[in-house]
Amino acid sequence: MRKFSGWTLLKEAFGGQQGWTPQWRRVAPQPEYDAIIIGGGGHGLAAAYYLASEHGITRTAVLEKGWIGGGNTGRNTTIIRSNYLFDESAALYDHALKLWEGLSQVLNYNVMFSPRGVMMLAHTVHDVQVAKRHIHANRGNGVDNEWLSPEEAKAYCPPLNIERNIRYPVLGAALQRRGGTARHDAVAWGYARAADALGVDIIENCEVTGLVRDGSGAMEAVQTSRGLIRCRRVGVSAAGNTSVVLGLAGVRLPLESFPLQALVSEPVKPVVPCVVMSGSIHAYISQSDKGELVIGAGTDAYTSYTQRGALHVNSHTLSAVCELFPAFRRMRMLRNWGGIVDVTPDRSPIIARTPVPGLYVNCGWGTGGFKATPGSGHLLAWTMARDEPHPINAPFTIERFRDGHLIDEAAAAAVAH
Ligand code: FAD
Ligand code: PYC
Repeated sequence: MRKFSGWTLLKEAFGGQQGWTPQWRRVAPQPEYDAIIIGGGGHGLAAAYYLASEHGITRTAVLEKGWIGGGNTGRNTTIIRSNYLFDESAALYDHALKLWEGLSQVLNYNVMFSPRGVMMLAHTVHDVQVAKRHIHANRGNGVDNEWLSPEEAKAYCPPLNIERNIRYPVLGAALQRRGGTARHDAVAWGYARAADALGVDIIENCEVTGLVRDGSGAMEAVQTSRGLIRCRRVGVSAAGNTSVVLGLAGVRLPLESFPLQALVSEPVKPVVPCVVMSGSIHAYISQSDKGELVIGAGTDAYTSYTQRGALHVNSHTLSAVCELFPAFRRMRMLRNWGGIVDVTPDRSPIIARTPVPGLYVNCGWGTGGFKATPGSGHLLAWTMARDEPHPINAPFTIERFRDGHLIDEAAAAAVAH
């Protein structure tokens, strides 16, 4: 990469003459990139890909402090669905789901999207009412969702225990058949490869440590662990760390960061044909193509930036899983891990401009941003390219926490947080 500073341009203009003393005018240093994305997770890489592919902004760099996909993208339980309650959310998450449906073809990379159905269990009369409200709202928005009796739920997922005398009896379930899973790290690699092919620079081991603003307050450059990089359009997609990164520009957001964890079992033959979730008991389960049961737990009760959670949270989840799936009681768990999720007061994300001209943010996906990866990248790219939101992300502003236009999706979040 060729680096231009003001002085090198002047020197070049004078043929690099010896003894020449610059004295009349300094040429403004040129930005090295037209766009920078901070954070090489699925969201950041997708944004870079769409900046290049849909907006022709190929002089783009993704700066990642570790390795691409090493954050929540490579740590989540890969559940994809769009059965959220409010119109704004249905539009947002179904936009993403539609992109998932063609993603392997678009990227020419198998992201292993598997629409095997997501079943959300109801254990109380209140759960049943909430699930049915979601089903009606989803259908009104053209999003598929249907109610299953306990027997129908068991037919869809045979190992499920529908005995009525257990601690969390299954009173029915909401099923979104178009929902499912994908291979999480393949999503990061697929977007990275496609973006790279369009000219995007992906720079790993490059932590952003400062956001530099010009005299008018607009973005001018980012300071990194590998030096200063000039760019006047910067998107932050640094899940879990957003408040730290935006704090570098003096922007405060209503975000809290929590550890969220998951675990996998030893691999077994195919036994769980779909995704099963229970928000009431903080448990969700599916089976990976390798055969491991993929099990997710709730968030820790305390804010933290550590990428691991408290053991008792897993124990609580596993005891509930054993009750719902007695056949899994003797299985061994192979490993557990955690990620940091950043959570907004209404459990909906922010994809928006910030008060700093040239600085944009995509954050607040909490426990549920994997499903949004293609959609969020697409919308962040749009917002950065045009300096205005796409109609789909227009409601997901920072200002809504001041003006009260909240989009409260706590009940759809599926993992209490
Ligand atoms: P990340 O993949 O975390 O990427 C952000 C990147 O920013 C990181 O790689 C990080 O290193 C980098 N970064 C941070 N600070 C800096 C800096 N200063 N400079 C440079 N780089 C920086 N969602 C679902 O939809 N379905 C699920 O089933 C699901 N399960 C989950 C289970 C667990 C255990 C966890 C932790 C999360 C789960 N999620 C789920 C949430 C989902 O993983 C996230 O919302 C989503 O992956 C966020 O993607 P991202 O690209 O924004 O973040
Ligand atoms: O948002 O569907 C979800 C989810 C499942 C597990 C964690 N998040």
